[in-house]
Amino acid sequence: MSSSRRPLRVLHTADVHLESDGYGDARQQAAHQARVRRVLSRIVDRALSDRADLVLIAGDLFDHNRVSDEAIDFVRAELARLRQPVVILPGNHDALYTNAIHDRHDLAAGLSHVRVIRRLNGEVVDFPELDAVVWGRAMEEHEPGFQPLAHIPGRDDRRWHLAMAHGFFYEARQRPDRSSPIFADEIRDTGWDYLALGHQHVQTDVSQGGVVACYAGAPVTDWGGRDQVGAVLRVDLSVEDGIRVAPRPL
Ligand SMILES: [Mn+2]
Repeated sequence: MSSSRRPLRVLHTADVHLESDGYGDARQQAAHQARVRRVLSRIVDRALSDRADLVLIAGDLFDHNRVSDEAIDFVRAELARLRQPVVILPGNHDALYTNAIHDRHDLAAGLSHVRVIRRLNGEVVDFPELDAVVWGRAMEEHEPGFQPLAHIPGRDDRRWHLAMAHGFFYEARQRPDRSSPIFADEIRDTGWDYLALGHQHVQTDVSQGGVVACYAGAPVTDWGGRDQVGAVLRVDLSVEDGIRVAPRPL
């Protein structure tokens, strides 16, 4: 490995599920939606206070595709508080099909530091100022045939290689009965530095071989009608100390 790569600090979140409307009566739902918005603000605060170089949102930022323009304006205003790059991957709740949320709205419009992954066969976003690249594959259909890590390219040793994927983790190869499968051997075979995963709402380390891979967990979880505020992951990458992942409270 080249020793020229600068240390990199990443903030990783996923499954924010803004504007979720499956909670109790109208009053409970409004309270829940307000809480999730406050938590998004705290994620932005955390990225600023922890001086993250890069923010990764690994799917399901939005709970559904009927999100109001006002909610989009709120998200854009929060993202505008950041100066560091933000990469957003569509998930199964905000998948990238025609007339869905990321088709009707461009979160990156006017926000030059925000990037939404849109290529259905995957794309690399290069951050030369960070010695880093981010890869992701946009989801159009959440189905067993969609493999979020398919087509991930090889790597080089000059830059940190970070990937994003939203799907269901399988320990062993099998014919998947769940949609958007992510297999353990696929994670290992990427050889990449860090995989920022989303979809499983409990924070989980699924690292394989030398590849560090984590589900960030949902920052707000509904436990029997009561919201519980969780955490985000802070990932520090350095040639000297390796890759360290730490949950950061919100
Ligand atoms: Mn999901």
